[in-house]
Order: sequence, then structure tokens, then C-alpha cells
Amino acid sequence: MNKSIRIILYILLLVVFISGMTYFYQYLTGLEFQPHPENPNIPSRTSTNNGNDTQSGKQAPQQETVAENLRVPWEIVFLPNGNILVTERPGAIVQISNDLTKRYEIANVEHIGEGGLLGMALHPDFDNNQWIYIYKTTLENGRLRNQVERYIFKDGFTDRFLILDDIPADANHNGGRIEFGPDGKLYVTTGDAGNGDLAQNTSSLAGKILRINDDGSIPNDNPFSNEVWSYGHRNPQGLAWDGNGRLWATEHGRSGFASGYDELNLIERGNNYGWPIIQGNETRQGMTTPVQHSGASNTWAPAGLTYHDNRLYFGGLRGTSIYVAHLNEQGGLITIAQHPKHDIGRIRAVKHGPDGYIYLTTSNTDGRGEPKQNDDKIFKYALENFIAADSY
Ligand SMILES: [Ca+2]
Repeated sequence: MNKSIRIILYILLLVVFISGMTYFYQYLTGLEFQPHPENPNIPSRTSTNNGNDTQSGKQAPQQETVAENLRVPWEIVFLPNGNILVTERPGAIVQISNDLTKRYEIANVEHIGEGGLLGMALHPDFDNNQWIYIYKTTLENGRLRNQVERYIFKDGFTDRFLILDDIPADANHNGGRIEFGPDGKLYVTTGDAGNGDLAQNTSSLAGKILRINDDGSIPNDNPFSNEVWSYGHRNPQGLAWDGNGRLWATEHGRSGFASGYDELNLIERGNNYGWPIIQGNETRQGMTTPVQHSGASNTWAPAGLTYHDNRLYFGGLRGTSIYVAHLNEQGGLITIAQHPKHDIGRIRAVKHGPDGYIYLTTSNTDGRGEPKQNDDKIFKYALENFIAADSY
């Protein structure tokens, strides 16, 4: 073989090898390879139309950008006055109203890998007590931990109260979704913090869905006399209750080169969801197989989950799509449809808003995406975007 051709071949092989190793390393460690895009811009509201379309009789838009220039947004909540709050993983909460955006810093947040300021929930009686709950990663005496805190939110976040401490944390697999259930209890998803064995240990808070009272105490009808409600989870990041009051959760399956086997689970008290022992359609005595999974070769990397009118909507990070699971009247799963037509990148939070729209946050500045201009953003979409294409 000609020498120069051989040299070119060697160089090509080297490039392929280095790219492969970089990719492999990124998914092994979760470290952020791309330089973190420091966005100097303040967040901005892009829409003056805060969900009053139907009341005003105007033609409702099919999709709309609600806010932009956010820094790794993770969760959205809607305040009774129509404002939106969004957590930013580096450690802030942004308030978005018709005429302002304001950023509040939250102290002692450790933004590392997938950790940082993650979930947020309003107390069911927020109108009277102004209580807001958050889930964050923190560093204490050199140890990473996740915790749930409660604040009073009026003009700012005050009266910090520690609700739940000492949830195992790691750069990856921190769970982080918190939601109040129809029973008034706070449900908390936690990741296995990179140690699958902890998910099977019902006395560890890692790899679980937890259930606590609004002051952090343990409800007396929990199955293991601690905070644990269900176990055997790897990295659940979405929680929603359907019209029959049943709890659903999304969960990240295996990662790395193989990936796939992301899960949609129906969560029941005390059940074991199998990680790290079973995955996909595998079954084992005493373990619960997912209602649906993404298959061995398809990756959703599912995050936020929301329910409306017999449909569960969830976002995909690596899937860069909205997935819609259509349930029948009995709550059984009919289909899961993928909606890839909105080319907005990675999707983290998904919420059915009080104005009837599906809200979502992008997650393109999280170090694993390709930020577009003015990312990250909050978008809202009319339900028709998803329902029309439900059958494909
Ligand atoms: Ca499972």
C-alpha cells in the first residue's frame, strides 16, 4: 500500500478511536465535556400572553416561547396569580410574570454533573401558607447529599426549613422530582447515586420513590416504617397521577453504549421495580416489570411527566421528543406516540398548565446538548399538537 495512504488511514483510525473513547467516557462518568455555556443574559420573558387566549377570544397559538436565556431549567410550577417559577440547576429560581423576570439565588447548591437545584413543588395550601418545596444537591463536609427544603415565598425565599436530609447523591442519578399527591403527601424521586445495590435496600433513601408528610415526618401507613414508598429504581425523574388517582413514574434505564430500557411504571405501595436485577420485559418473583419500556435499542432518557385527559406526557432528554402515552378509560395503556416535529432539543420539565397548554423546558445548556440561540427556553404547546398525531 502507498505510504501516504497508509498514514491517512492511521490518522482516520486514530480520530475514530479518540471520538469513540470520548463518547464512552462521557457516558461512563457523566462529566460535562463541552465548556459550560455561561450565559451572561438575564432570563427574559418572550410572551405577554400568559394563557388568556381562550378568555380573550383570540385565536389560540399552537406554540409559543414563554421565556428564554435560562440556565439549565429543571422544573416549572404555576403560581395562583398566573406567574411561573422555574428552577435553574446551578442554584436559582426564576420568576416569570407578564412584566418581569426575576432571579432568586438559592444558597448552598452544589451544581455537579446531574446534581444541583432540581425539583420544586407548591404546597397544596400555598394560597394560605406560601410554602414552596425544593430538592437540591449540596456538599457538606466534603460529602455530596441531596435534600428537600421548604421556603416561604412572598417577595423572596425565606424561612428555610429542612424537610428531608441525607439522601445519597453522586454526579449522576440524583432523581429529584418532587410532587404532592392527591393524598396531600409529598412524593420524592431519588436516584441510585451510581450504586445499584442501594436501590434494593429498603433502609437506604437511594433509588426510591419516597413519601413524606409536609413537615418531613413519616406517614404511619408507609410500607417500611420509613420514607420509602417504592424501591428498585435507578433514576426516576417524572411523577404524575392519572384520573383514577394512580401514580405513574418515568425512569432512566441503563446508560452507556447499550442504553435503552427506559421505563414508564405504575407505582404501587411497597413494590420493587427491579433495578439493578431486572430490566425491559424481564420478570422475577416479587418484582414489578414496567407498563412500557423503550426497548433495548431506543433511548427516551425520560424526565418530566404530566397527566391530562387519559394521556401521560413526558419529555425525552436524549430522545429530544415529547412522548404521549394514551390510556383507555380503565387506565390501561393503548399506545405511546413520539412527537419529534418540534426541533427544540433536550426536554426536561413537562407540565400541563392552568391555561390548558403543555409547558416544557429545554435542557440544551446542561453540558450534554447543543444550545440553540437564547437557550434554554420554556415553550408551551396547544394540546392539539399532540392529539392529532396520536395514532401514528
Ligand atoms: Ca425497573
